[in-house]
Formats: sequence, C-alpha cells, structure tokens
Amino acid sequence: MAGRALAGAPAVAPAAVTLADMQSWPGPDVPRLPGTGIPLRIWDTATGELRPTAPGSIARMYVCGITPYDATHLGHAATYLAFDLLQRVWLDGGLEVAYVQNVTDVDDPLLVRAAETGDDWAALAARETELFRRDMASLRVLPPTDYVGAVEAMPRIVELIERLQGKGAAYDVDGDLYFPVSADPRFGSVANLDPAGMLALSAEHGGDPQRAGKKDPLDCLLWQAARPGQPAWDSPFGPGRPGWHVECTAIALRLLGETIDVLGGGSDLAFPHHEMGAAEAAVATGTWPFARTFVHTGMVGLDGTKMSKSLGNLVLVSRLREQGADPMAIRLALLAHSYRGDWEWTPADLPDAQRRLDRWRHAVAVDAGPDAAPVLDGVRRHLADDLKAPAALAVIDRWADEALARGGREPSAPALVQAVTDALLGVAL
Ligand code: 5CA
Ligand code: ZN
Repeated sequence: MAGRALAGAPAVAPAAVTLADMQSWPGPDVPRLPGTGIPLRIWDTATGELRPTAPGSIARMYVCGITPYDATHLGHAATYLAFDLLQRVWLDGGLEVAYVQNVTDVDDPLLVRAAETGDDWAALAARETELFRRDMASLRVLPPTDYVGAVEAMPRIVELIERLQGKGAAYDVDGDLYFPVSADPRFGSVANLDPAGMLALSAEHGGDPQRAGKKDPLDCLLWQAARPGQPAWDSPFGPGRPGWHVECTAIALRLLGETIDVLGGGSDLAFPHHEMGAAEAAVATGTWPFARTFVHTGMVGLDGTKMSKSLGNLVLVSRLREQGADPMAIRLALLAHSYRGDWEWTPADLPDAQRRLDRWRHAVAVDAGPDAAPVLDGVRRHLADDLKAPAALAVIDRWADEALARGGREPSAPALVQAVTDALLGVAL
C-alpha cells in the first residue's frame, strides 16, 4: 500500500516514507468498543512461553505474505486470520498498529510454476496476488499498513546485503553470496532445533545443505547470480536475485525498525525462514532480538496432509466463494479452531459454521436481549489470552442461546454483541 510506513527506531511517529507501490486491499472499519481492551499475551516460539506483547503506543508487526503462484487456500486464510485477530486485540487496547506484509513475487516456486505452465512469472504473480487481495477483503481480514513486493524492495534488499558484507557476514560460492550462520552467536534460538532437525528443514524449505563450498551446510543464500532464462536485477554483486530470507528481513528493517513486536507466519516458517531472518537482522543491526515475540500458527491439513500449493491438496477460499459460501461462515469455520495447533479441514466445518452464523444473526435481531457486558468482557479475555478464538465463539454462542430461548430485557444488548463480533472477531452479522 502506498501509505504510511515507519523508519528508524521504535516509538517514533509514523513517517511519510514509503517503500511500496503494491496495493493492499480495502479493510473494514473496526468499531470502537466501550471501555478498554486487555493487553495481549501470546505464545512465543523462541522462549516457549506465553509472553505479554507490551509495545509502546505503536505496535509493530511483520507477517510473512504469500508466494503468489497459486490461489489462497484455507491454510493461508487461517494463518492471516490469526494475525488479524492479534491486530484487533491491539486496536481494542488503544494501540496504533504498524503492520507490514510482503509478497514473495520472485522466488523459485513461482518461477518453476511459471515455467511449467508457460506463464509469464510476473503476470502469474500479479494475478494470484490480486486473487489473494479479493479473498482477504471478502473474509474481512484487516489489511497491512504496508504491502510490499520483493521486486519493488530490491534496492533495500541489496542495501541489507551490502551491510552484511560490511560486517564480514557474506561470502562467495561460485558467484553466489551466502550468509554464514556462524556470524550470529545466537543462531538457533528462534526455533530451538537440534542440528539434524535444522538440516532436515533447511533441505525441505528452499535451503541447499548439500551444496559444496559452503562453510556450514545451513548457510543461506543472500544473492544468487543470474541463471539463464531467469529474471535478474543489477547489483554491486553482479546481476542476480535475492535469497528468500533476506527479502523479508530487509523489508521489515526498513519499514518497522530494528526491533519489532511480532514476527509472524505459519509454523513451517519458524525454521529456516524466521531463524535466518532473525540472524541476518541481528548481525546487520547489532540489536537482538529482532522480534520480541515469534508467533507461529499451526498447519491446516486435508486428508491427513498439510494443505500445500506444491502438493495440490487444497480447499481454496475463492472456490468456496464461487460455490456460494458466505465469507462470514468461512471466517467462523476457521475461527472455530485454535490458531496454534495443527488441524484438519473436514466437510462438516463449513455447514457447522453456517448454522452458528445463522443462529447469531437471529439472536442479534431480537429487540432486547440478556446483558451483553459479560460478552464483551469474555471475548476480550479469551482473545487477549493467546487468541483463544474457540472460547470467544462459545461466549457469543451462550448469549445467543439465552437470547433465543428466553429473551432478555436489555434493548442495547443485541447491538453491543454485534459490535463485539465485528470489532474483535471480524464477523459482520
Ligand atoms: N512467501 C513465503 C513467506 S515470506 C511463504 O511462505 N508463502 S506461502 O504462500 O507459502 O505461505 C503463506 C503463509 O501461509 C505462510 O505464513 C505459511 O506458513 C502459511 N501456510 C502455508 N500453508 C499453510 C497451511 N497448510 N496451514 C496454515 N498456514 C499455512
Ligand atoms: Zn517471509
């Protein structure tokens, strides 16, 4: 989004600097609720504990965005919804939120898919990013303050690589540049894996532990020299394109500063992506930790396997919408699962959510209902406690059951419940 962006150290006012021309998506208004929200505690992967997020007046969050080579599936949607809830809790607490999300609009999986289908890689990325925007808008996911493509961030990525070079934290392997993980004495403290676990995940998620000439098999690519038939950008290191991790690190450092409150994504990003990003940032800035909390969502599966674009076992948000699903029912279906654990999508999820949505809609249509102050309090408490959405939904369920079974005497209660589901759960009734 060509909008506000932040530069420099924490606790500065949003500056008029911007990195991006990439458009975000239209966000819904978030109603203000009576009273004040509760400060958020959330599970931090790095320390393995629930931690308070205690930002200054501005909360800074970076959430890894899509690699746009295929359509948004329910796993992506569940992940972005978790960070949407997080943002809603912060907003309810009166914080201003600076939220940056990237689009990995040039990377191996995108180039491979484009080559397979004979598509132009940039056109494929543009098309799938546009579909993602529409999916996010339909689900009422709050947009990032800045939505940034890797391609448009190229000068910032090159700057960061130069900065790492200046610290002696870049070396050449046959023309490609690598980041030595040994440069960060705290390397490994995000995902806390043993060496065998790190090697396995590195191979699985875009790393090249087998490549000869590296100092450590885990060292990750900073800049890949141009390959025939692939897009390349000029740089002081020769024409080429950036490695994946350094892209996110560069965008986050540039727009959010040296220390952010939350670095987020699915659990498959904890290692190597966020581990490498945190190490690169720490070496470049001399500041640690890069993020006060590393927040990871569980993987959504289908038929026993993680939903994944590369495997193709997908339930697409756009397909469900085409088939006539109410986006608010899709949203409720995802919120019915705790964000932290892995879970399986089943055919019952959507009809169950639709029934719940219908019930809530009937309940808020009554003229007067049971007192809704405990609903506000309950939903606030559950969400501020590690985003316990299923428990928050149960609070609304209880009020709706009561309203429909016995009615109530509070004429303002239905409107308050509606405002609570809108502001905190993002569900428009
Ligand atoms: N572009 C990179 C991040 S910089 C990337 O991982 N893109 S992605 O399109 O593969 O995934 C986008 C987000 O969805 C990531 O946070 C990823 O962890 C999450 N994600 C992918 N598959 C699932 C799934 N099955 N369940 C939950 N979240 C998922
Ligand atoms: Zn990322």
